[in-house]
Amino acid sequence: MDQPVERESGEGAHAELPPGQRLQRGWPVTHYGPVPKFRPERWEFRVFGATADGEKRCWNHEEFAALPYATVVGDLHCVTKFSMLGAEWGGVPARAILEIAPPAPAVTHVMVWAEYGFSSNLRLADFASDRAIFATHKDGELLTAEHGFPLRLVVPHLYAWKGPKWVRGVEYMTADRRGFWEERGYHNVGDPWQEQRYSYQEEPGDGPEL
Ligand SMILES: Nc1nc2c(c(=O)[nH]1)N[C@H]1C(S)=C(S)[C@@H](COP(=O)(O)O)O[C@H]1N2
Ligand SMILES: [Mo]
Repeated sequence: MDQPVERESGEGAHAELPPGQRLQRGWPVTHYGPVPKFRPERWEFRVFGATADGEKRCWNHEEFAALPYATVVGDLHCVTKFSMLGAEWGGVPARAILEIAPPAPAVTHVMVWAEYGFSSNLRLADFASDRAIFATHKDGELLTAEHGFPLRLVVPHLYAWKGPKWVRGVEYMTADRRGFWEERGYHNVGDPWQEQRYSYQEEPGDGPEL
């Protein structure tokens, strides 16, 4: 892994780095468990739970690839304190999924599901952010397997564990529930600008009881 470097000082420097974060040269690979093998014939993306019409939606890989493509510029802030700034992510905006497969009015949170049962919960408002994107590309290039190919979620305004790699679906929820890391000591909301790293920092209302 590259050594983290401090952002050079100068005009506007540090302004983009959340507290306690260092700029990372290169793009390290960080995740729990093995890298899943992509099998296009078995891959599907599912939207389920409290959908507006009560129906599940399912796309195979070809269908998902035909959804509207957009790009957003967004940072990656790992809770282990390295950050990558200003990457261009290409893929399907989370908002597009919300439009195509709308949630029921009572939905307050989503659980984003990935291979091997990895999950992360998000407030609906965070998921609906205009920079939350199901990315297939970074800086114009297809994601590599280690970085989440064929699909990962990127939510630039939250810590990066809130963006599952190898994502396979979204569950609409009418109450909050903790995902994989949120059950294992990490903050339920995960706002890097407020340094919401660990669950012991949670205030009443930040998440369901542990
Ligand atoms: N499926 C899955 N996605 C995951 C993780 C994981 O363990 N499993 N780790 C998260 C964490 S903690 C970070 S920092 C980013 C790292 O993404 P990168 O390896 O592309 O840098 O992926 C996130 N997505
Ligand atoms: Mo991370």
